[in-house]
Amino acid sequence: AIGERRAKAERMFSLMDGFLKNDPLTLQKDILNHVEYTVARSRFSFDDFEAYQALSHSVRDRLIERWHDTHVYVKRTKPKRLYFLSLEFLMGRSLSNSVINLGIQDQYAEALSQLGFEFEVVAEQEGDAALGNGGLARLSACQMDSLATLDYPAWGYGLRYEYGLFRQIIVDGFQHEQPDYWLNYGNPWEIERIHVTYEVKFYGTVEEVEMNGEKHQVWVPGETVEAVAYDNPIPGYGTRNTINLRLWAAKPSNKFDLEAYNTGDYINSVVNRQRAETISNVLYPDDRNHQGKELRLKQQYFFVSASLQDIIRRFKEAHNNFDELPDKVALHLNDTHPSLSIAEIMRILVDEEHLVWNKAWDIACKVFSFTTHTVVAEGLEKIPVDLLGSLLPRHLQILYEINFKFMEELKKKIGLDYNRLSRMSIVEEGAVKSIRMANLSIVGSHAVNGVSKLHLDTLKMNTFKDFYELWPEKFQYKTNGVTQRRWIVVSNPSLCALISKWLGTEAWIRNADLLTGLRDLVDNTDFHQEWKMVKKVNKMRLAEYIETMSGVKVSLDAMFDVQVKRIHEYKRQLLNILGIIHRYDCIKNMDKNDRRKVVPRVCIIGGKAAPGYEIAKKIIKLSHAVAEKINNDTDIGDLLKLVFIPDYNVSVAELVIPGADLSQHLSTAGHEASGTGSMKFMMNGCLLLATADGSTIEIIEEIGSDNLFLFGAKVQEVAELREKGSTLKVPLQFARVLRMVRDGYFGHKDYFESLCDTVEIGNDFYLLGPDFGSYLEAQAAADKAFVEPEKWIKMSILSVAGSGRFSSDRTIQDYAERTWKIDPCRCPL
Ligand code: OAK
Repeated sequence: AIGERRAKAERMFSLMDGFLKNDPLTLQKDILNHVEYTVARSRFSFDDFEAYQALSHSVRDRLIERWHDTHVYVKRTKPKRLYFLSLEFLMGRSLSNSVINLGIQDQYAEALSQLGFEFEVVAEQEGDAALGNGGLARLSACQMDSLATLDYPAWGYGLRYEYGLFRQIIVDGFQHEQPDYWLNYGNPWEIERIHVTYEVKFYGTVEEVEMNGEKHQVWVPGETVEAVAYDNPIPGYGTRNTINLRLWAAKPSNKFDLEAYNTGDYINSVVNRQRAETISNVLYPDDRNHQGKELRLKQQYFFVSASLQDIIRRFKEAHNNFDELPDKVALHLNDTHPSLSIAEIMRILVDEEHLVWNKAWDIACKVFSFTTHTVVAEGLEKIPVDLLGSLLPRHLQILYEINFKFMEELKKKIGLDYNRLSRMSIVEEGAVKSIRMANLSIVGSHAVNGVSKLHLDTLKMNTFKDFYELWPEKFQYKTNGVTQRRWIVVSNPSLCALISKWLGTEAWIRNADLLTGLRDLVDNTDFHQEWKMVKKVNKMRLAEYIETMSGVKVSLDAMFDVQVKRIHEYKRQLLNILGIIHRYDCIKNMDKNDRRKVVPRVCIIGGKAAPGYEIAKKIIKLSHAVAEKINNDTDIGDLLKLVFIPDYNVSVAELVIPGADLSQHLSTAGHEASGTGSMKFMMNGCLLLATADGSTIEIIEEIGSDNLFLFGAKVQEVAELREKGSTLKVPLQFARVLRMVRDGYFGHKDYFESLCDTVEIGNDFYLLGPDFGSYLEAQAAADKAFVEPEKWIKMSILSVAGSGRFSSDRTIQDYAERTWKIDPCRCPL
């Protein structure tokens, strides 16, 4: 039999052409073949979109090749693997990123041009994969890129939502949400695995049965849904390694409603089956607003159950003893969203694999690690017990058991301090009895991570103080990072070329620490000239986009000042807008002479508000109302413009960030866990105007406070300021600009009233008033620096030079070595 198998393998091998070739001629043939046979268009006539489809299928073939090789190699080597569990991934576009990571961008560009197409134009045809909300989700995407590039044996698991994050359209200055049915035009980057399916169960009852004289709990579920795997290859840069992002889609199971078929209600039972698919239908668009919805809980468990079945199956293929699980598998919980995994693994180990409880618990705690992306306790996820008990009755029992044992252990350690016991309990007794998912995650993980140094401090001192005192060694921080592949190489090709030219190497693309080499060039005037040109090119690109989107013509000599991120009160877009009103007011009151000294600005704001977040929506409307007034004031001209960029997403970010001179990160100190936008801007030579919050503290350590514009209350001052309440002093200018809004200077007087109320003295939780003075000073300092181009360019160079520490490669390496204990597993070429 072995001989036969070998003969077959040899014949297969002889039929293969070997690996796909990447010379431009082969690529042209390849693209044309895909036009003809995959896209089914004539190779003599196809448009840009069809070219994109064919091109991406050709790239996909190459990804699959490497994906297979990596998979086979890892399977053979049997290293410890990491599984990164996240309900959100904001991948954006894949084409450019893939060809760059595969190292065949130039070849494809040439092949396309021979066929009469332009790579950039074709790449623009791709839509974003927006299976996530904001910071947390884009971080997951950056981390996948780093895991692949650093050769770690890792997989990501997520959900394949059919509707990604809503599209934002603006009508009359108001946000409207449109569904993002992103799969409409097909998705060449995924591979449907019709044979990789698992049954996921819900509802039902738990029955006690006796086996061999012992009592066992058996879950008799009431509904079954099928999870189908869709694999998304993630190529590393400068390596053959291509890892997998496996996303689950819900499909009706054949077991779904057998009863109805048997009773002859055929039509209704088919209609009922379709209900299953709703589970993975739509991404929840409220980042960090937990509403305790059943569908959301269903999504979470659907995800957890399918992923763990898949992971355990793979483990069992290669190992036969669960004692080995912690040496072979690391499971990472990206925030609390997948934390039902802890209960699920206990159910699998105890109910299905018949391990004794304590053994199973010991294994679980060694396998899980957890990162929280939230600062304040109110932001933490809670699930009502009633909801959980009806959907997952056995899991609720397990959660109670975990908590009971934890409470017993805790009593032994801290005695009968009931206040503390109740704060640390996984079960919250209250008006609505709930499960505290963060407490569960902390209790069930061996490591709890913050996303910046300051974030960890806050967790230790406030949010998780009790837990920190119990298990100080569990608490760590891994400052976030972003991938320089996407945020420089893909999004800013001119800067990429410039850096490589002057450093004399492309090695920084895999080792961002080498960017410090730019420090040696900080006084080089030739380098300055080229640096300036790069920014200019990117500003031109952005200016064109602005004109197309909003009809506003902007001057390239103006400072491009950008704030793009989700709209949240704590991120203080309102502070920015009030600052712009102040600037406008000042210019209006200046004489001709003074106006000559004004530094022209183009203020750019972008971001989505959660659909039910009224105040955030009012901030968007205010931004439009102010823009309308300013942009149409001929008296102001190019001195000040305000534009709101609609539908901010990953691909818009790739265009906006490289073109920015200044970017704003205005969160009230102590509210932004890390912030990652700042890192992307910094990598693109944009200066930061920021509060001392989140990772900005570490950015200052790296580039020095002289190289950014810092303002606002420090974390230690915030509580005291809040205590002052209505006795707080705020600058006159603040009262004045607020008055202008209240008086209807920008129209919509009544509509903006409640928005103004949120920052009125005594009510101003995010401290816009107290920070306004120092905000204006920081803005003035930015103006002053901008008119000294030499100085500005130096600051810009030093920002990029110091950005290496904020590469997600550094974050991932840190996680791998200290938390996951995994080693690289590099697939041979
Ligand atoms: C989203 C949903 C629930 C909880 C947190 C988030 C989230 O996006 N948090 C953000 O995560 C980023 C990545 O760690 C941080 O940089 C942001 O500061 C944080 O707000």
